[in-house]
Amino acid sequence: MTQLRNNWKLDEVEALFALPFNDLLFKAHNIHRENFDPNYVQVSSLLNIKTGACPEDCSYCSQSSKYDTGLTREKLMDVELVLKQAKVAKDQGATRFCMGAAWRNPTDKSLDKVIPMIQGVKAMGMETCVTLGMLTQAQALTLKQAGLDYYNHNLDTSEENYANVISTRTFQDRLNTLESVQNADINVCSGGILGLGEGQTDRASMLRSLANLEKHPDSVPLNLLVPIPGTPFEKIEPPSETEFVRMIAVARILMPKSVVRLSAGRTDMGEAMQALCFYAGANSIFYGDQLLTTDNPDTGSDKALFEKLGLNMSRASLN
Ligand code: SAM
Ligand code: DTB
Ligand code: SF4
Repeated sequence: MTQLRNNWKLDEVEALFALPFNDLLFKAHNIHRENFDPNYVQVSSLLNIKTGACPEDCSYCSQSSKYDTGLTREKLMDVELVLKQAKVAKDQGATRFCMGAAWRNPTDKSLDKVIPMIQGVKAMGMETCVTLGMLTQAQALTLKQAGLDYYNHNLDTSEENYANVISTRTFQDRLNTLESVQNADINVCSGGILGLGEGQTDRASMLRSLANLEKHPDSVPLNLLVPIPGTPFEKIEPPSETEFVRMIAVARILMPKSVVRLSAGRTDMGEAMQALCFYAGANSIFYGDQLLTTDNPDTGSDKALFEKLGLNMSRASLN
């Protein structure tokens, strides 16, 4: 039986990162098998329901108003159009629909407009997820009442590296929103990005912060930075492939029952690297041609990859 812990020390997490690659992957894969069907990968589709003009200065983001990324700003989408896109995602096989908005935080008025989107997606039989920035406790409760299943709010990087990436909010602000979401009994989706100038200690520290939350996040998205021209991180050095795989493996060991999502950056990953990520414990992806503002592998190539690896994206197809 896997014992869940939330008292990880930084040196224990760093020691996992320092294991020989084969030992780390073997350990992670065993834990993965103890807790999940290793041949099932959950698929979520994304839609950006409000694009650009965000007042935050996240150095990786195409949607920050602080950088000239050439993105055209768009107002909040109409519910009918959102539900049309959700139907496409469902028909392609997505089991969860995640709607993102380029907000620092939603106003109560804008939150009211998101609620029919959540209700409409739920009525289609998909799980719902939104990522709208910081929330008050009251707003989290409103979302719970609307039937929301998951709220995505990433720590993004370590507490120590945070100020090198974002100056308009603090790491503690992120933790506060996660607490409001957990208090409202909404499933938490929280992870981060690799390739923000962090070192291995930062990676260990970010995973430790996630694993030491009172309750582990239900879902942990790990993104490889998609470099955006015009942002401060446009030309930053990416992590190596094995460093990324190690991150997945350590996340799996620290949070044995959480779903770990191999998230943004898959267009820059080959088949073998993605296969290693699935072996190391990743069991979810974003599926569909678009992430929020950037490309994702097309559904045809993901279907082909799943076939080659013998992975199922639908529980119904399991024996
Ligand atoms: N504005 C909200 C917020 O920041 O929480 C929600 C949308 S924001 C785009 C959601 C997440 O996408 C970010 O927290 C970040 O982890 C991820 N993200 C944004 N731009 C990215 C990029 N260029 N590469 C990889 N991940 C990215
Ligand atoms: C997450 O961790 N990654 C997704 C989702 N949560 C909202 C977003 C990835 C965005 C990649 C860059 C873009 O498309 O703008
Ligand atoms: Fe705004 Fe979210 Fe992009 Fe930061 S990551 S600039 S908060 S949309």
